[in-house]
Amino acid sequence: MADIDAGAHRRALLERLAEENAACLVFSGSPAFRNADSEYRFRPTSDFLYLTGFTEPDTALLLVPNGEEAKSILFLRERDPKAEVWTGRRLGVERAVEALGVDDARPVDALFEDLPKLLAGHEALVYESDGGGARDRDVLDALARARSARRRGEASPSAWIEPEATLHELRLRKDEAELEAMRRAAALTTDAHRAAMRAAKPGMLEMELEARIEFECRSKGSTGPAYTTIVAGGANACILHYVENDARLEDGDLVLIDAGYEWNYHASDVTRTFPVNGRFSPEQRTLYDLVLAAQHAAIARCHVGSSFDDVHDAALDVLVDGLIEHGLLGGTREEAIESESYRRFYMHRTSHWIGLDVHDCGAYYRDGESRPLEPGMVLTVEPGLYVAEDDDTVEERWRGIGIRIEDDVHVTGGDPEVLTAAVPTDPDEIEALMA
Ligand SMILES: [Mn+2]
Repeated sequence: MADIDAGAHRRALLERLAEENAACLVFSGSPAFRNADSEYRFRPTSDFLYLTGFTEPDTALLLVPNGEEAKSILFLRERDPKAEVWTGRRLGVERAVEALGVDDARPVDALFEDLPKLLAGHEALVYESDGGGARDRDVLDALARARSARRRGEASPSAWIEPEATLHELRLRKDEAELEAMRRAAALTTDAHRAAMRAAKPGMLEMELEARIEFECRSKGSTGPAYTTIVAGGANACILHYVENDARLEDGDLVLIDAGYEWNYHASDVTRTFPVNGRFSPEQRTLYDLVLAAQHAAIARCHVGSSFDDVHDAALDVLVDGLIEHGLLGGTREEAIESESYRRFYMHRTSHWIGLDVHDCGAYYRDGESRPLEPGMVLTVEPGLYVAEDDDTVEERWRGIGIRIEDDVHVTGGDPEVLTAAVPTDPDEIEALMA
């Protein structure tokens, strides 16, 4: 069971659903197989965790604001002592109402049979498509049966709606309990990054640093990695999603670590880049200082009155000016941004929302405009520069350098709160920590 204030989340969502006369159906998901019959450790979908705090697979939550007896109904696996010996304990239908605070609990096998009747009186169903898979077909079939069985004058859902405008708007704005979980995730993760910085030395395998980070986080009770850890020495840092982590760290190279662990299923997402031998070379330091200046400019824009894209634009201006100054790009800032010539060195965006998911839900645009930042939103700020090993448009001394600096930033009513500030970004502080 996750420590999540699911009852408050359900009440807030039920209020929104009532305004739209909509029901909402959310699934936990099922275990995924790594190979043959070996399963990955199960983690429920974040929508389901947010609304239930329940961590068993093969479960669904139905919210029906117009329901006559129950507004929240959990469909879950029944107790089965023989199966539980193999795959773990089950809460079971009988104990679910008391344990989880839902209004009603039923066997999951009854879900699609019961659904048409329970949807009566609602005009829409909020449900996240599985992309035309088996679940979509079951839901469409239930909607069709709901329409044919409706009594005179009684509404039945004539549409299904993706959760973006309802559930995902709630998740986008974090309450104090969620922020506290994210601060703890940040604390675990930044402790681990500091340990990795201190441990790094030439000749080590990248995966030794990955293992160090996992040890630090899991031994403090983290629910797991928020994504697959990247430890990229030298030019491996120019591969954005490098996860092999099997190369040796070379004296004179930088190493980029992008690693974030969860606390109580809430994510953190941190990247640091530092010299394997503890000292930046002049070229590494030049590009590092540039990325750091871009990050500072972007974090300074994480306040009410900025839009999401303003944060990216602030970083981009600094990066482009520096690339021109050091001869990696030609022309003016305006020309480089207009032609996107900078994308050779900076090919990703600066930010994404973060919360229960590392790339959290929530719309980035509204009516075609980048949305304004509001208190309670949390976003990453992660500018980078990546000069390919074989880029013969730049002087040789820059080639094979990849740098990213990433922190998680909470937008408040005042100054931005950098949740992950406990691991240094200042190059002198990094060198001092590694000495
Ligand atoms: Mn990120």
